Amino acid sequence: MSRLKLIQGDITKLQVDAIVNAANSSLLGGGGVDGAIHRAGGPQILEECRQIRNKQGGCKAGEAVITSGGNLKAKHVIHTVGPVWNGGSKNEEQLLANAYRNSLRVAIENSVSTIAFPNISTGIYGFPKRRAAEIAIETVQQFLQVNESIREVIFCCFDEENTNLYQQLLK
Ligand code: AR6
Repeated sequence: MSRLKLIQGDITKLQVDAIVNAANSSLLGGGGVDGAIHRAGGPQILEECRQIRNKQGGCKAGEAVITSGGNLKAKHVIHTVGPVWNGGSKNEEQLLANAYRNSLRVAIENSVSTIAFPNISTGIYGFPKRRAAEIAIETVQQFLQVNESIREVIFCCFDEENTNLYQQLLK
């Protein structure tokens, strides 16, 4: 059975070991899914983000860090930073793949076995949705082939366009 699952909805409602946040390098919150996660998860998450910032600076594009889930049903939030789309010649595709891969690495290091991803970079950061979906699915599939400990990866789409793309690509 496939360990990949697609749902459409609000990622903050999911009961999984970890949800992934499409954060920015400051780790101090923002709009989009980042804003929604901090609103729903409460101040504990931001406090942990500040501590990480104090220790290691922020989080570069393609990297990932972990906090608790605060008031969320999810036990953890893995904060990753996708690339800002800049026409495609600024290594955006590689950086997006790194964001997925490094989130999964952090998941494994923290014994996470069920994890949900939003469509990183496809909102405010402007990454073309089809290409982003292809990269997300390919990167996760490759990772799962060599890592048995992750039981389920949920692609949590919010908008209709992404949902339709993932439906097509996961067929
Ligand atoms: N649940 C799941 N997906 C959501 C939700 C939600 N509650 N809300 C939005 N999305 P974006 P980015 C989808 O803009 O492009 C922030 O300000 C949305 O439809 O949240 O990586 C950060 O602080 C889209 O498909 O993230 C950064 O500054 C996807 O989440 C910047 O935005 C990603 O859209 C990051 O931009």
